[in-house]
Amino acid sequence: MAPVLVLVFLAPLLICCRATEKPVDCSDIHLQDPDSPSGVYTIYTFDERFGVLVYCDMDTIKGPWTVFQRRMDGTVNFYRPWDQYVKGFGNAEGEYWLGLEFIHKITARGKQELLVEMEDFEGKNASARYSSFSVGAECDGYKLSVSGFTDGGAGDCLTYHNNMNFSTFDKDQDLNSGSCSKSYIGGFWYKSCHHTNPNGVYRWGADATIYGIGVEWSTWRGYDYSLKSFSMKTRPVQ
Ligand SMILES: [Ca+2]
Repeated sequence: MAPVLVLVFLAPLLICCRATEKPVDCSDIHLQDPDSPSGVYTIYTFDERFGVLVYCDMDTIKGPWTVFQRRMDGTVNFYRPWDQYVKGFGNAEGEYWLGLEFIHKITARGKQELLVEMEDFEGKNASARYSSFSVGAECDGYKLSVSGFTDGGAGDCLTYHNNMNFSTFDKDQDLNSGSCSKSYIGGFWYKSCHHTNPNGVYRWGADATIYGIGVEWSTWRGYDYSLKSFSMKTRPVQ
């Protein structure tokens, strides 16, 4: 049979299987229905029997972004142990951390880019975009690989953290002689220690009481300003 004919016969089958496959991330949801709006969806990153809720941003730069970190109102405590940063916590409608194992699995599927968006309490917005982003496996310390910065007004705080392992208060993998996680009350790819602290303590704007513990992006609002909203999202590179 001619190759073209084989394709003609196979095409409906391929489309059919694609449509019934369980989505692994928000790009699959977009693939299955390009009209899917932004919102909360169920993804099956590990196993098609066990879904987890995630927020998909289908609007910013046309999406489809899988949001893996979000702060917006201080309702969720982000000072949590290692196992919770691995499996995730919070609420996909509001504040949450998707989980290191999920971020690893999603970014291991193919080349990904990263978008970081933030807003201050004065209503100003800024962002930072990285053309390459991945998180290693657990045996590799969930190491962050990030490069290819493009400025959206926020400046570059993440390149400093490139190649760092993830740290929590009960698992110190940073380069500081003490624990960055304990010093800055969060879980992150701390180095010695940070230029940004997305999973720090939610505070309401300028607060210099305790240095560097807030939800901060130092090149934009500094180390004594905790942001109103913050999110980190990934999508496949087109
Ligand atoms: Ca240390």
